Amino acid sequence: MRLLNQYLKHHNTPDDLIDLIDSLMLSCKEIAIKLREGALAGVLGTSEGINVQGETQKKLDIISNDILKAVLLDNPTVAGIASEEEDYPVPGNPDGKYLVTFDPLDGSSNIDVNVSVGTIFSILERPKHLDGGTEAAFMQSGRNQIASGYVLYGPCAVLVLTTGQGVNMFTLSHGGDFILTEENVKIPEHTQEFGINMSNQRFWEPEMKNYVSDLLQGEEGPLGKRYNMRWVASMVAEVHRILTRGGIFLYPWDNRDPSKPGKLRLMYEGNPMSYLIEQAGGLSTTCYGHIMDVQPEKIHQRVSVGLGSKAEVETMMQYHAKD
Ligand code: P6P
Repeated sequence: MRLLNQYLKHHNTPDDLIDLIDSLMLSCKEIAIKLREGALAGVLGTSEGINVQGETQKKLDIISNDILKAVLLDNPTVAGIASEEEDYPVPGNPDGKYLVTFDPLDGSSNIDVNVSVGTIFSILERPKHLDGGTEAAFMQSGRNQIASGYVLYGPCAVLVLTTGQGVNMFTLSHGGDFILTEENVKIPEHTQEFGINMSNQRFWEPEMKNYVSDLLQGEEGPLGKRYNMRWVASMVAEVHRILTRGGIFLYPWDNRDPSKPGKLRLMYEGNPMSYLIEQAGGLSTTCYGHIMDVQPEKIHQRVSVGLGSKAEVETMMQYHAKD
């Protein structure tokens, strides 16, 4: 049985990165406790707040964000943080080595109906010539990530982490330790399961309409096999399912707001999840190219997403190939 810190040390993870991951896990343990208490602690329901995304904030969105902000800004390795729930990056230690982006509670619309949610995080190095509190310091593609991961608060709390040496899963014990439970996770190359919000079908590009139509035709259609569908409305739960048994997750561009490239956010959803997916042998794309190749221009920039089992994502991309 190996503890998270033992595993990281054994795999030559730098001490300051282990220290930062410890701070992230301390925060996530506190968030897990708040979630477990739920109605008993009066933390369910919405706040009066509206975030920079224009979304009504759940009480637990704010509580989770405040926990992560306080713990991370108290860690001297952190030069700055950027959160889905913060309008702008927040400076930390000016000499700090790392930048952290996070979605404190992804899928929070599910909280009041007791469905899985999670904390997603991404770790970058601060460019030496830039201050960690500036948006410019964060404008790095996903290829620059030092580490990324999430803690899924489901029937059990599970940390899924990559530091660039594959993907590992650590389950939170009753005693408060993250214990290695899955090592070197690999996504099955093929799948018969897809995830997409079908209610948006009329807004999609023709390419996505054609692909999903062929999925729905099953064995009678050109793809020649029966597909099943899942939609949890919590990206962290969808990605965990894909890392565990394969699949394809889709949140494509749609014409409801043509100015937005997609719904999901690049810096603290798209990039961290893409690093995990590709470290586990899958593919993570905008439906046209790798998400981690996108050069960010804004901290809350959005992106369209098609990720999962390599062969299935490649098939989906053939529908989107420009002649
Ligand atoms: P919809 C949660 O709000 C989220 O950002 C992702 O976690 C999830 O996959 C998606 O939005 C769900 O979106 O439009 O189906 O509610």
